[in-house]
Amino acid sequence: MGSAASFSLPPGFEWGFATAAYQIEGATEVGGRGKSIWDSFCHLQPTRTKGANGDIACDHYHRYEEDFDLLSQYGAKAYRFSLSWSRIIPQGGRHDAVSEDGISFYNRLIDSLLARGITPWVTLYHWDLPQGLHDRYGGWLDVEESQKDFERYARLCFERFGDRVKNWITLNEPWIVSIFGYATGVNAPGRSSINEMSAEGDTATEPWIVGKSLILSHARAVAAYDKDFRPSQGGKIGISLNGDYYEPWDGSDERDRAAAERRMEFHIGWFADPIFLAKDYPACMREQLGERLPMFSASEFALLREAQVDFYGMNYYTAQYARHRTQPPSVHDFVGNVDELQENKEGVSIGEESGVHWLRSSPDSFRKHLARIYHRYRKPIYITENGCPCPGEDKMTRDESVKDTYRIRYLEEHINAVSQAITEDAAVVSGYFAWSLLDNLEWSDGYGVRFGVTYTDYDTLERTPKMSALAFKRLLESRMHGKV
Ligand code: PSG
Repeated sequence: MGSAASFSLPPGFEWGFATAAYQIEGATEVGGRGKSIWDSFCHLQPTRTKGANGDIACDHYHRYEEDFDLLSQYGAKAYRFSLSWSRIIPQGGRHDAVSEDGISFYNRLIDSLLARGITPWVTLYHWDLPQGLHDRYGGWLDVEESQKDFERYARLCFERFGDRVKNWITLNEPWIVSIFGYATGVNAPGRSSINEMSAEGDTATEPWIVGKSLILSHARAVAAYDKDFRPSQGGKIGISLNGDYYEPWDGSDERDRAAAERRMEFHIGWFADPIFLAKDYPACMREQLGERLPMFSASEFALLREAQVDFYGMNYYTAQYARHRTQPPSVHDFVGNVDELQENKEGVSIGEESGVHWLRSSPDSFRKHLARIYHRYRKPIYITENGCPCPGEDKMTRDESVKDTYRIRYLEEHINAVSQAITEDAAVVSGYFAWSLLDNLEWSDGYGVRFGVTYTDYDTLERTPKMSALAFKRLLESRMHGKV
């Protein structure tokens, strides 16, 4: 344990919990809500989500007051949630009808948070594209149309909610949207040419097109906010990027050190260089992908320069080792031609295993990641997601699941990494949201994988706080007061 000073958090540090619409809301047929690509994916191809869908989920739509009581009980200062685009504009497009039912649902949510003194952080897009736009023009595959429709949706949200919402996140994890949706096909809309479950898609080209649509859609929303809303509303706007930290598999091999850097360029630089630096994609991507990586025109660069964000939203869960490959990359490669491993050359694990195969706890890597990102992109960082399922939690009863000592330790070690990045590495980190307020639909993993600090019983929809919820409150409150 370090000294009290080294583990304290700065005054004004915001903290709370995060969720996303499709993972918790349910009520998918209520109030004229249109379908999203996740409704279709779950219903038409249930084997791809372990039979799960978001029809009911946590029924947050009807139980948000109870969920916000939990937030108050947990001491949260802030709460990050996402809006369902097709609840607000059922068919999604800029000429399509707006649902006043959808708007009033989110008004109730926002007002209820504010009445409790909890600051809303609103994500415009957490993966649930209106099915109407996918059907009309292929959704994110159409760079021109998708930008226009996203800008209209964003403007509508600023107009209707921006008097009270002062913290906006345009997109959640464009990397996952592009790669899981259009390269591996494990997420909606499930397009892939390397996944036997996918009937359509082209892994060699589509993710790079979708990436460009997302970058420009984000930029148009930011430019619209700057021009027409920021002057009167005075809020902040940013984006949430995910990205593991990569350590070299063999630290003494320069080729593995380059592989680790390249892996992060393919994941984070892909989006962050255009968005934060108004630069072209990282050189190693251009080199490997050639003409498959779309270019930005002069007017698109002008838009990127204009659309300056206020913060870097970071979703961080884990780290891995990167090992260089000697054979040339395939056209289906999207990781920079590296192998990704959880053990290094000496057999050392990157961290302790959790309840999901891709996540091992690696707080030291988190600290390095924070320093690297801050010093490269120079914007205040808000951790917009961090959390884990406990080992074996998918098979536990409620009474076992609430004794979540693994999660308590994970959260504490990651909060310590934040403090150290601030005090020792001069990174500016201004807030932290634990993923997630409650167990919810974990996308293609269904309901088995539990990331919540609250246990959700999916038969009764009863919520039970896990030990981590109050441990986290105590931890954050003591760190805010400079005590360890
Ligand atoms: C991030 C990284 C992986 C899978 C899923 C996420 N990975 O490395 O295999 S998604 C991210 C998301 C949220 C999820 C949460 C936990 O924004 O909706 O529930 O993390 O997976």
